[in-house]
Amino acid sequence: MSINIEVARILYEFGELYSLKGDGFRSRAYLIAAQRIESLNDDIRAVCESGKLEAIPGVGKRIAAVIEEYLSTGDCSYLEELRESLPPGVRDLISVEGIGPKTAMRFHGELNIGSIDQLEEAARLGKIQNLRGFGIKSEANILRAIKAYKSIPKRFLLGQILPVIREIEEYMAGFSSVLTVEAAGSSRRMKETVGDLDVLIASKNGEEVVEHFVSMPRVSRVMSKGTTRSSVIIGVNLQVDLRVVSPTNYGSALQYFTGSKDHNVKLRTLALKLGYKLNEYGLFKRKNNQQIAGKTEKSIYKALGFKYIEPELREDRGEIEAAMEGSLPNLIGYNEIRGDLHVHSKWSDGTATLKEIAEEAQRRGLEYVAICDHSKSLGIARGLNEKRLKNQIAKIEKLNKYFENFMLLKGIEVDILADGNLDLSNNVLKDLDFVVASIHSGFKGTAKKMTERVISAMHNDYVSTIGHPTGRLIQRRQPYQINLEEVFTTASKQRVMMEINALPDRLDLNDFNTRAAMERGVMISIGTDAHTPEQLIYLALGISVARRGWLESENVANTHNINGLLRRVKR
Ligand code: DGT
Ligand code: CA
Ligand code: CA
Ligand code: ZN
Repeated sequence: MSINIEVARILYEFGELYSLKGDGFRSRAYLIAAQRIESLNDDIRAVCESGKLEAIPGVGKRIAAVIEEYLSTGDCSYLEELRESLPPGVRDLISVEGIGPKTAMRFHGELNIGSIDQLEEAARLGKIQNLRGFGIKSEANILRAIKAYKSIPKRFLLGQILPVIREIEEYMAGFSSVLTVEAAGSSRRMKETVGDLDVLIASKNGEEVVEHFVSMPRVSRVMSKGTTRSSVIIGVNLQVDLRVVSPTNYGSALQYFTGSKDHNVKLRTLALKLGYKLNEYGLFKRKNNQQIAGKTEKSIYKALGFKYIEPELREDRGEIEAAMEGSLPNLIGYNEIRGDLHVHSKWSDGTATLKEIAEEAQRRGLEYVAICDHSKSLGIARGLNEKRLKNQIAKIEKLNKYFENFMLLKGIEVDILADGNLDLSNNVLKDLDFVVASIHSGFKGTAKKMTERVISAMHNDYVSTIGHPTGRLIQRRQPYQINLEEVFTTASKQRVMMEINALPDRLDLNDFNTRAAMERGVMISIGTDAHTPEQLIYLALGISVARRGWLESENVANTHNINGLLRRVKR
């Protein structure tokens, strides 16, 4: 796309948005300017550089300023503002293929439609075909377009995204003009799902970096490209925003683009009160604009009088207040987990033998793994009955003789049955080191029923932890109804742990509930629920949830060595 067309597109969008706002005068002005620039023979960049933008018929001061900003930054702040100023629902309508701003506004004006769901309902009820200019066919087209729109997942699982980030970081770090590269935004905060990636680079040569970025192998579409910014689509629909900044304000840009927005707003307000101004370019004294921090993120928090606030905490959930009081948690570190407390083997629905699991775990530097296969009521998973479990126990004991500084723990993921009883008898549970008790059926029960089931399981003397305590699957299945407050109270009393299940689509408990459990004095266990040895890598995801839940290493059972762990398991 030539730069002229790119600029024209921006102006067309202005025109459309102004018409959406009912400002016909501005709308026409932008549309005319857009047409002129689209058919201009000279390169718009050259025209701009020679200061002759306003000589183009239809381009006034305001439009010239828009063009200048876009050419120099690849971005358009007026356009962002304008987009923001419209009712959000109406703007969403435009994301449905075939619906332009005018149509969206008509839907809003004539049928009071303010969201895609409302549009879908109106089309289902046959209300669209009665509008002037529409018919049965266009109504059906709208329904089809909505279906297509809805089938695109809007957010990505963190676990899916982390390898992509590593790929991008490696690719960009290999380029000579790149001094530092890091993904900021929600992925740096390790949020369980990620909307888009925000890659930040320190370099003195933005243009070269942007060129290298847009030529990344997996880029399928370049949405915008400036001298210091660019947005591309990777694969089908993962947007990656790039910003190139100078090394002198890399820290402040990293701080700004890491977010969260709420964290930043609060931090900025606080800086103002202290006589500073904080933005993506640095921390400045207000009276003379002198920069006092910004090269590193740490320098900013330090200059404000805080200890460093880890990205995982930056959600405005009390971390700024805690930093002011000096009561920030000493977060559990990514290298502090010594073992995995929930792994499946070939004995049930896993792919690997006990030996293969042990080998992979040792390669990863773990000191122990609890083998927790399914129990008999999960027939499809080839769950173990008492007899097979006894055989597995014997096998594990035999294998353990050969390991050095490593141990397989004898465990099970035992089903919590509908009546709250466990799927296996105490007669065999008593011989195990670690018992995960989980719900895998009857998800539709009432909160009372589900809570009773779990609480009843926690009263069994051999249950060590409750597996994936809410049963949710991210973006696929809601948690079952359960009163976690009651569960945590009982857990604390009964000395039963709560699991952070580290599979990318589970992360269950989530960050919020993990924190609530910890505050009630509940010990947390982290388990990957790995069904293949490769999935042991998800331990880090479990730790990220623990960190987002404000946990310190002492709150997590598997930060302890094998003896320490076994001491903490209820017996
Ligand atoms: P996402 O992409 O939906 O998973 O979430 P984020 O947090 O990555 O959000 P994104 O990509 O829109 O923006 C990245 C960061 O940039 C965000 O965490 C904070 C910063 N940021 C973006 N827009 C604003 C804004 O309007 N005000 C402030 N203070 N910060 C913003
Ligand atoms: Ca983002
Ligand atoms: Ca973004
Ligand atoms: Zn399970």
